[in-house]
Amino acid sequence: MVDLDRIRNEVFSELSPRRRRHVEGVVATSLRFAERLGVDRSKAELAALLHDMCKEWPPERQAEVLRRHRDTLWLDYDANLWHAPCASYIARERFGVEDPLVLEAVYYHTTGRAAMSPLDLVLWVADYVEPSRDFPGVEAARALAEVDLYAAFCHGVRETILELAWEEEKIFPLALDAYNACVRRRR
Ligand code: DGI
Ligand code: FE
Ligand code: FE
Ligand code: FE
Repeated sequence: MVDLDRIRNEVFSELSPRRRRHVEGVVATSLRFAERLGVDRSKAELAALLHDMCKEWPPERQAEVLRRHRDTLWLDYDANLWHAPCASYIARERFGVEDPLVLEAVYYHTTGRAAMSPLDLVLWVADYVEPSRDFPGVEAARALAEVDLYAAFCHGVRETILELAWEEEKIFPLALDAYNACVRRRR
């Protein structure tokens, strides 16, 4: 059995107060979305607590985890992406989390993927719209999330890709896969 109190304490000990507040917001929002979609609440809470646990590690420490797991495609892309797969591997190694649904939701929480599971959607959208998030358009994104999590996800992926392309940043293939799946579903 995973020890949620231990996870909460250890995860929070490695996060700044600001990021702790973000994670609390993601937990609360994930629980609400999970309820709505009929997703297991304990899985939603666990995934939310874990999702940014590597976020404030030095990039080299995150890269070491990815190399150790022979998952090095990430290293060709922006270091801001590395914390998601890193957290998924560390959740298993350090806390004994074995549930593939939880590990996958954490792994894909930044890029998304083509076939989003209900738990993936809950975490991705909660991460995007939790109460302490503040970016132009967050109110519209929140309103959409109250109606349709998949629509909110597709909106978020599209906004993210547009912004990255505008800045001439590389886009990770999983994010493009997610975008294409959203377009296909509208046809
Ligand atoms: O960790 P958080 O800040 O809570 O949120 P997150 O894990 O969703 O990270 C969001 C950042 O990742 C955001 O600034 C956009 C960026 N991002 C998402 N997909 C890509 C990406 N950045 C690059 N360079 N390429 C991507 O494909
Ligand atoms: Fe993140
Ligand atoms: Fe996100
Ligand atoms: Fe986050």
